[in-house]
Amino acid sequence: MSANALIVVDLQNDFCPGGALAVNGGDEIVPLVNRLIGEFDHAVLTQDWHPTGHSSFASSHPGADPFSTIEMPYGPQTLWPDHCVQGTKGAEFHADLEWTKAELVIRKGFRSAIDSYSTFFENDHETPTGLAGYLRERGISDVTLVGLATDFCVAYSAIDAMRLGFKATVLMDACRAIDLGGSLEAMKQKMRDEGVVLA
Ligand code: VGL
Ligand code: ZN
Repeated sequence: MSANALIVVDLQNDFCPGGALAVNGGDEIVPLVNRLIGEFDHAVLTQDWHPTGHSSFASSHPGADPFSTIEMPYGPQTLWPDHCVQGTKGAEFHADLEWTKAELVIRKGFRSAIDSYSTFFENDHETPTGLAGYLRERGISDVTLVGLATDFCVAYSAIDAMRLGFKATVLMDACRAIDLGGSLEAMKQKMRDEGVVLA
């Protein structure tokens, strides 16, 4: 028997209004996400979890502006304001998120030299987080993704889920986007091309 899982991506203070990398309306999705957590067989949360001085922070690259792009050994990397630093308030889940019902929390971006948008692989697209093995071992074949941000961590996770043989759906009403230079439309198209269902 196959089961489904809800994957709640990065619903953390720093991605909500008032946070260091606030996504417009990021907090608006919390009530809907809470309802969904109750409706799925399983719920998994992801948590962006960077050490201080992480290489994805613009502040780690003298002269570089937030939201600019640099070339890293593993490819292009957008530089962000410092966010989701391990152990800080900004890295905590939104206070109203019913995180106690989650069966697993996947932390990502915890290695200084590499970022991780996808909850399956780090940004070199080859270092696994272990989530695929976890889902397979538990007989979970279908994943539904919600959270922040649609055009970064949600999209990269959904695309990797399809490539790994899971059936991936993104519930757009329960996501909010950063939308950097048209990234939302671009990533929506990319998700469709990979077979992700946008619902
Ligand atoms: C994210 C930028 C940097 C995300 C995480 O959760 O979409 N975006 N770190
Ligand atoms: Zn991050």
